[in-house]
Amino acid sequence: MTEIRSGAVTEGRVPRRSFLKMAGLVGSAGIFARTSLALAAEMVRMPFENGARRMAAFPQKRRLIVLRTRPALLETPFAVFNDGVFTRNDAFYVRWHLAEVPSSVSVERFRLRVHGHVRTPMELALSELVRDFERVDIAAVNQCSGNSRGFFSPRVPGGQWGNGAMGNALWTGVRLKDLLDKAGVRPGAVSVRFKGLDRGLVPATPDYMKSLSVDHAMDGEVMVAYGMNNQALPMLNGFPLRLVVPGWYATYWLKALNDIEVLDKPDESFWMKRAYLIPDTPGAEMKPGQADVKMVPISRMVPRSFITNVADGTEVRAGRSISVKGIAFGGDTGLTKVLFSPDGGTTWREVRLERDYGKYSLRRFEMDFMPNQPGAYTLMVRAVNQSGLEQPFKPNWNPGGFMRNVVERVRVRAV
Ligand SMILES: Nc1nc2c(c(=O)[nH]1)N[C@H]1C(S)=C(S)[C@@H](COP(=O)(O)O)O[C@H]1N2
Ligand SMILES: [Mo]
Repeated sequence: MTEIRSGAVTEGRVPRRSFLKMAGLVGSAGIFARTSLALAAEMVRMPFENGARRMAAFPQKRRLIVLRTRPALLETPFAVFNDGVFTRNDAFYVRWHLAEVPSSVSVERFRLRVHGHVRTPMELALSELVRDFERVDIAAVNQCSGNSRGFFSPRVPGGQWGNGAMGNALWTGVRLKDLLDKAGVRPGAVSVRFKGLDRGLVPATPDYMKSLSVDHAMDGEVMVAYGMNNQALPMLNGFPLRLVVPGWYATYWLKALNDIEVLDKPDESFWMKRAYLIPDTPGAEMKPGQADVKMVPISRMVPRSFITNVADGTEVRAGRSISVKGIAFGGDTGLTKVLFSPDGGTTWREVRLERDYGKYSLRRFEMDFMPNQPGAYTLMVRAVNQSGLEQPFKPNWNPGGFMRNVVERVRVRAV
């Protein structure tokens, strides 16, 4: 297994006990008491209209791009993705819907309920969860459905993210299947619904709940995670437990998870029925104002790739080769290849893909680029996944601002 320390990957394995110890340290601290946003203001500008943003450090987080403070909507500065294949916990983006977010959790008193259409309802302490169920690890990208929404044209409402509402981590925890098997799912079960410790300001606010079909929940990959990059989860990323749904958008990755309910019918609640709907079309594409479109819940991710070490507008030397580095992921399956174009899409070559951490992980790549002549160059990268899905050249549009995965372009000038 791999262990990640400040960007470096070394061999090793954190014993399960250590997660509990780390959890104990973090969980009892009540970290938000020390919240301070009074750090010197630093501004950044996202490359779209109304893109001016403040940077601020929240508890357990380095300075991140602030979209909103309560509840926290924090974006990872894109340069972080050049640091390594795993996104450091303190740089990992943050998204909550409801205003009352847990600020401390008692590790002793916390219980995970498994109930509903099961033979034996359970209430598990963290120590039992860690001790009594097999530990599994999976590297997987967590990406908000609305990542890159700020680039939508025409603009759509919602968090105006750049490309930093995503991150890659090594998640450690137990299989959801093992929990459900222990509780004993009864015949006739249809879906499994997840709920966390967060609440709205007024009681009428619907709880943030999401569900998966019972087959998906039992696939052996969906995980209840207590570890993130070999540490306890940061409070803002869902301490002490979160759902990990490899290959699916993060809206399903329930944070501060304390309630798992097996239902004998589909989940008709607000966050499944009314929110996170996409047009049931290839690439979730539709026309602004189009009315006759069937909407369905968002689900699987699609391939994406980004250059991480050359910013748009960079000047390079003509006649000198540079190493272009980047990241890519396949979405709900692995990558077959990533293609690079140095000339705005006229010619394409395969990049060198680096170490593979599994089909749901980010993967780093590298490519030599040699601008022979002075002038303008448009660099492009295009990921192809194992289902044969390729990134489109035309951006998609839908009213939620979901599932953007257009081929990215970086303009450089050779002098
Ligand atoms: N309990 C709870 N879990 C949640 C949410 C939430 O509002 N409440 N938001 C979801 C959404 S929409 C996203 S994008 C991810 C963000 O995960 P992160 O904050 O760890 O990056 O959490 C998901 N899990
Ligand atoms: Mo999200």
